[in-house]
Amino acid sequence: APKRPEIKEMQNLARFYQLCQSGANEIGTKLENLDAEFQVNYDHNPIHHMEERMKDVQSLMQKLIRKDLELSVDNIQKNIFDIAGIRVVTNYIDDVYLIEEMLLSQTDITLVRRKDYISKPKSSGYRSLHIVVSVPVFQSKGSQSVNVEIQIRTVGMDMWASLEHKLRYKTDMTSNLVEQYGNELSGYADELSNIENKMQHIYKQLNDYKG
Ligand code: 0O2
Repeated sequence: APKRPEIKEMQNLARFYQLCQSGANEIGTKLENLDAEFQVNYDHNPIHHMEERMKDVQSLMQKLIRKDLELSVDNIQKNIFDIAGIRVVTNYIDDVYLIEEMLLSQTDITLVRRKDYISKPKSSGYRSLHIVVSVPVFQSKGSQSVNVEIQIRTVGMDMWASLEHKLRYKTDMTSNLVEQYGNELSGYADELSNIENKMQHIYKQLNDYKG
C-alpha cells in the first residue's frame, strides 16, 4: 500500500536528524583535535569541556510555530539551524575567538551565521558567541552539507547562563522571582565578565613569565 504523506515526511525527518547528528560528530572531532594539538604545542587547553545536544522534537515544534512554519524537512533545512548543537565552554575569553578562528580556517567549514553576544550582550546579560557552520557529511550516496550551531562561551558565562536559564524557563514567566532576580543576575553577568578579564590577564603574565 502507498505510504501516507505524513509517514513519509516523518521518515525524511528521521533521516535529516541522523544527518545532523553526523554533522555534530564531525565538528566535535575537529574541536577535540584542535584542543589536543594546542595542549601539545602551546601547553594550553582552550576548551574546558563540550556538550552536544540534538534539538528535541517538542522544542523543534515550538520553534516552527513561533516562526509560523509547517512541519517539513524543507522548512527545517531552510529556517532552523540548531537541530544539531554543540556548546564549547572555554577557559578564558580569548579562547572563544581562538576556537572560532581555528575552526573557520578549516577548508571544509563554511560560516552560515554569526551572532556575537559577547561584544553585544543581550539585555538579560546573556553572553556567548553563536556561530552556525556548514560541514560536509559523507554518506553512502555522496556528500551532503549540514548546519551545526556552535555556542562558544567561557566557564563564567556558562555558569551564568545555566542559572539564568533556570529562572527563565523553569519558573512561570509571571512569577515575581523573574523580576526579583532578573536585574540582580544581569549585574552579576557584568561582574563575572570583569573578573574573567582580570584573571585572564594574570594567566597571560604567568604564561609569558620565563623565570
Ligand atoms: P535550547 O533548548 O537551548 O536549544 P534563531 O535561531 O535566530 O531563529 P533564536 O533561537 O532565538 O532564534 O537564536 P539565539 O537567541 O541566537 O539563540 C537561542 C539560544 O541561545 C537559546 O536556546 C539559549 O540556549 C541561548 N540564549 C539566548 N538568550 C539567552 C538568555 O537571555 N539567557 C539564557 N540563559 N540563554 C539564552 P533556546 O531557544 O532556549 O533552546
